[in-house]
Amino acid sequence: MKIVNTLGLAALALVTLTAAAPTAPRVEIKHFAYGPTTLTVPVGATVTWVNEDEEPHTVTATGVFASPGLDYDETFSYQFTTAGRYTYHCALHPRMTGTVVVQ
Ligand SMILES: [Cu+2]
Repeated sequence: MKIVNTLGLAALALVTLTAAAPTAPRVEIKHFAYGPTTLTVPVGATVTWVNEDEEPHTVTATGVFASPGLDYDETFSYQFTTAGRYTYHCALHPRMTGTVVVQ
């Protein structure tokens, strides 16, 4: 019976952990591209971009937000408080583009 109780507690802990830490919206910058290219989040969500390239990149939505140049493994976060469609690009490589849809 002790084994059953231990498993039960472990399952409960896992459920609690999952509820307390929902997956944070995250965009990976890799091979000169944002992934996912289009991310949909609820109003109030904080999105975090992480640069997985050795090359520096930015996350720039003109007039809304602009990260500094991100080196490898550096992150930038922005909280979206208004619904809408936000397109952004890399200031260093303008062909890199992405979209965050906030609804
Ligand atoms: Cu770039």
